[in-house]
Amino acid sequence: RLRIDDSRSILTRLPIAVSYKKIPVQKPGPDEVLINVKYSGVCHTDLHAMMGDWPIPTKMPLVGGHEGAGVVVAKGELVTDLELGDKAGIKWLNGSCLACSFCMQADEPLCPKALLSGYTVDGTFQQYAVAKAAHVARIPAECDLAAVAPVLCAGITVYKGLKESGARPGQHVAIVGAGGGLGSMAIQYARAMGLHAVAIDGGAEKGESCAALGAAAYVDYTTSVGDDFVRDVRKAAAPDGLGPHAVLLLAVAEKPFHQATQYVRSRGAVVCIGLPAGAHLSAPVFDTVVRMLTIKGSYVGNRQDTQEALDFFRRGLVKVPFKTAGLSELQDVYQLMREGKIVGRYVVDTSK
Ligand code: 8ID
Ligand code: ZN
Ligand code: ZN
Repeated sequence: RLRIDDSRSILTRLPIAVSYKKIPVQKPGPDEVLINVKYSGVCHTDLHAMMGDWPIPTKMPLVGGHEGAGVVVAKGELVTDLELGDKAGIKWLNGSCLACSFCMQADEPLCPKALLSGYTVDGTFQQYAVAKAAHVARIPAECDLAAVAPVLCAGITVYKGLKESGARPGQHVAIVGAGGGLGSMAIQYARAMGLHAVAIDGGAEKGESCAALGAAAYVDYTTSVGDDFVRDVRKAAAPDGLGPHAVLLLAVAEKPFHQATQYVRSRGAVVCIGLPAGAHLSAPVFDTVVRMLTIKGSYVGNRQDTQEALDFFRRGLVKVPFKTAGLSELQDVYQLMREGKIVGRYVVDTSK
């Protein structure tokens, strides 16, 4: 079992708990599939959902989870391109209308009618979950379901974020929150895409993990502070000391969202991906203008990004540093996540 310290103070203990129980299996609609979820990654988004961190309410009661890897066990009569027994994944975008102008241009995460797994519809922290067939990830048969699960949100999201950053092979990208679930994947996608990853996170254990995953450098935000921090990131990022060409903000804290424009290279891009509760961005207008900075958001990925991200995994270009726990231990995983103690990703086995 996971080792959780029961003596922790009331301040660090999560104020809300999940419940683990038997629920009925849903029937797939005509355009849906039912997936026997074997493994599901635990994303910080699932904890945000439980804590009510964001301005949109969740379905209640809610089954969380959106990195579910499993096997198709039933399908609606309109589903022709997935067969029973196929490996498939349920991701954050459970479904979209496929008809609005965003869907028509493959910007389906922006669909006003998007269905979100583990948020507006039940997700993958259960053994059987439904999703719209059009949005189900096609997982290649040779992929291990536990190892591939985190690609379904963390992998897709950082791969898309790197593309949105505009960074080109040979350039430097700062990965902020590099020791976490998204960050661990970002280091590897960056490397596979020919970029130098400058990892930023806190503590020696995360530093070692980032180095093992192929980061070109590690800056520890707990020991490098103030002006030193800005100088250290710039120095780590490029031999000329002018800073990284792009920054991927994956941390679950507001402060790094204020710091990024201080060290990003002129004409560089700051890509916001992490979603800390109630956070705001700030940047000096003067610097943004005269250094021609770009500040943008990036939100999961579309179906094509999904298949590309999975293909990096299939080819062995990225691997997921993960630990496994039983679904019944989810609360303990959330507790570790809240304390920032998870290096890489936890994947829950839905049968335990
Ligand atoms: O589509 C999207 N935009 C999307 C998709 C998936 C997830 C956004 N997210 C969001 C999640 O909701 C969450 O807010 O990305 C964020 C990161 O998710 P995660 O990777 O699943 O979280 P994690 O594993 O807890 O990792 C967070 C890391 O940030 C570090 C922590 O040490 C941890 O390793 N961190 C913190 I907290 N403060 C930091 C700081 N000041 C920091 N790293 C660097 N500097
Ligand atoms: Zn996620
Ligand atoms: Zn739409």
